[in-house]
Amino acid sequence: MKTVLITGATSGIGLACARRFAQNGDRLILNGRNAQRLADIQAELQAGGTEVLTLCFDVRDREAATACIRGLTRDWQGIDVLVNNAGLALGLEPEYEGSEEDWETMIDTNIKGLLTMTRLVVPGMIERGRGHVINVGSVAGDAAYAGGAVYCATKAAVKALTDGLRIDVAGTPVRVTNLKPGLVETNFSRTRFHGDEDRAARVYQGITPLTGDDIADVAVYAANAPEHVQIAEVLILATHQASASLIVRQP
Ligand code: 8X3
Repeated sequence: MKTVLITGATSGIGLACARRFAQNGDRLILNGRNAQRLADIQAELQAGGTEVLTLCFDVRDREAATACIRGLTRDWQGIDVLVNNAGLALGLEPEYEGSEEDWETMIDTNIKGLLTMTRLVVPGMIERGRGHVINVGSVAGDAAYAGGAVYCATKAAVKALTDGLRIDVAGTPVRVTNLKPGLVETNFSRTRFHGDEDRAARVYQGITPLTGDDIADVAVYAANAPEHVQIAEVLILATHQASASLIVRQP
């Protein structure tokens, strides 16, 4: 049984990971910004017999993150798997017209939040000689697409940070994985378009998009691979998506 810390666990890929790791028999530390959602998910998973601790903070808030991780009781300190999932896209404007506020939110969450959590959790993994960091990157980190420059840049940063961490821990038993999903139907596009449901729905029209579960399956697989196997990077696309910008929609 592993202790798995998942950031952004109240929706989408994070929530799917929480449910899949719970089914796998692991114990969970769930992070999110919405205390009520965290409590509901905790109740749901505990009803199924999973031990769940919740930590309500925004990964952008380094002080709160530090207080929560440093404040873990001894029983919860041995984090085996860190799933750095918290992240978002905001806006789809050309780079010369985008919102600076949106950029800052993406950079602070997707890059700096992931770094904060890595910095807080990985030293304990090194000390214990055991651990796995699973970062949720994106196909968007492989190549920029129209209107996605800043989001794509944050996911390119996730790739560099994941590769860099893997190099830095190569002499230890700690493993590092970059999961790179393509189109996954969650509230990702609703968030990107600031609540515009119709525009969000059009993103997934004419294809069968991935689900959060499809990504969570790969996360659980990577975490349970034999110890000498490091799933370094996985690109997961819907069947009709070939790259970040090539999607063949069916009539
Ligand atoms: C999400 C995938 O292609 O919508 O990271 O940017 S994409």
